[in-house]
Amino acid sequence: MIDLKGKKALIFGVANKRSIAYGIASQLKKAGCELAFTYAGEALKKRVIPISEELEGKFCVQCDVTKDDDIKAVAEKVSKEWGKFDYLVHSVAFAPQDELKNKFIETTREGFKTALDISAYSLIALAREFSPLMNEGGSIVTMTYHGSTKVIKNYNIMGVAKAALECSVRYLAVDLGERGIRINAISAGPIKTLAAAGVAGFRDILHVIEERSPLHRNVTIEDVGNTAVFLLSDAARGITGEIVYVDSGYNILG
Ligand code: 0WD
Repeated sequence: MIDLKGKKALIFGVANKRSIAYGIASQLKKAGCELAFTYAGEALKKRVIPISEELEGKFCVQCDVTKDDDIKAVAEKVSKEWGKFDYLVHSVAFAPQDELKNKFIETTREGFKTALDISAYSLIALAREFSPLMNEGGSIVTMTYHGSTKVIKNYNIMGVAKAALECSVRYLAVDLGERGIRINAISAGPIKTLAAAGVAGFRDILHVIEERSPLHRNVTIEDVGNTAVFLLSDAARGITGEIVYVDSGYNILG
């Protein structure tokens, strides 16, 4: 069992108890890590505050990752409450619903901008703002999906956003490595969450994993949470810039 007592983690991307970020936060808590949370906007406040209370979060504040002022305000809160901290979890993505059911060729300029801003640029913005507040040995984990490299029906612009996210992980690994901070992405198999519900035909994707993946089962937010604990901890101190698949082995198939 990995022991994270005395460590502090800032979590972005909890929407409800099905969120992958909730799975990660729960496993971090089990390992003894202290947590703090952000939520995207007023609408999510009433869901995320009880989750923060359940997991004894140090604080829980709003942060729309498209707003630099919000990000700065969270950094000030972190400085005030914690001084320095250790781990950052980026589990945030969004694309307008129409973009996830129309043909990819119909992708709008606005849809492209929104998806790339929230789902990819936000990682760069958070890494820049928060890495100076992170202790040496600190670590960042973000969430990606196999649609970044393979064409998956209806994933469309999110596939492009995830490709940008994965590439950003590699470039950020170089800049952050100079300060002893690591960054990695977990490429999760499909999990029924709010974000996933936006992808048309998502249920079919779940069935394919059960039928074809080497492990013949879909992964859970606990599976992803356990891998995040490993990647964030010193047990993974030699790993940075990587995309680690937690997908029952589906990606290895031809
Ligand atoms: O099958 C899946 N569920 C997979 C998800 C497979 C592989 C990867 N992922 C990724 C997603 O692309 C995302 O990056 O995991 C991450 C977490 O997604 P999730 O847990 O599946 O979905 P959800 O519980 O909806 O959390 C995503 C959250 C948002 O939820 P809503 O439902 O409100 O759109 O991202 C956050 C928000 O909490 N978010 C934002 N946070 C700050 N500022 C913003 C924003 N502007 N927009 C969305």
